[in-house]
Amino acid sequence: MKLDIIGDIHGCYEEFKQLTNKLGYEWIDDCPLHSERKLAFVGDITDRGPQSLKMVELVYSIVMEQKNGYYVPGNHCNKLYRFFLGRNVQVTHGLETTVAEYEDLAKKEKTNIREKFIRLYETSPLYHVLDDKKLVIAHAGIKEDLIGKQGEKVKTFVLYGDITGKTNPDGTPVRRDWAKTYHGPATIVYGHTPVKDPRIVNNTYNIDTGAVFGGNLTALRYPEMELISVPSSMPFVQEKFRLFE
Ligand SMILES: [Mn+2]
Repeated sequence: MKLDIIGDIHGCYEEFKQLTNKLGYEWIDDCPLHSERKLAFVGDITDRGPQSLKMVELVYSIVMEQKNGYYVPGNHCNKLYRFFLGRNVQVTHGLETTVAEYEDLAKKEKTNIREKFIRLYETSPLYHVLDDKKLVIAHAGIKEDLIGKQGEKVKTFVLYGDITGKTNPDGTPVRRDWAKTYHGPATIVYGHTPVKDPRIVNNTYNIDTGAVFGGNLTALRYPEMELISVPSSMPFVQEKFRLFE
């Protein structure tokens, strides 16, 4: 199987378009197509960026209608899902931009996008195990001993990463560097933590290069393991990028 795995898009639809063009996809009827390859998404397709709902439409179309791609949810997807279910969620940390787009729609369009996203979210696994277990795609990554398992612990890990329950002085959750101690045979491709350049450690690939914070939108070509990026048009926000030693 030949895949192009795309990092956190966060509503950066134009950057996504540019990236797929660079990857050799042809856009037909507002959808990227390639004769030999499929797209995969590491989650967090919405929030903060300018065109979150367009990304929902597109990922729904690729994954659910054409059955020609893979998607796993991120923490932002989980929160939007709960918002669409009518749960009491805080419309902050970027969700406000997606909700503003949604509130601008007519009633019929609202129902349509809400139902699509709910269906996409509920149909998608917490993480994908692909290519005869050689490849795992999970939003915030996954530990070796959680692969193949389900449940709340797995859900928390793949959505939020290896969190300790403590918070940093800036209010963000403390995340352990699980990749550093990963020694499994499967390649793990993930996003969630913005880094200036893709971070490759022990057969794990963090491809969230902070498109929505003015970094790049990155794709990992599998099985070639080639990294391809396009620069973002968003303003650069230095402090959003995590540095690793
Ligand atoms: Mn995330």
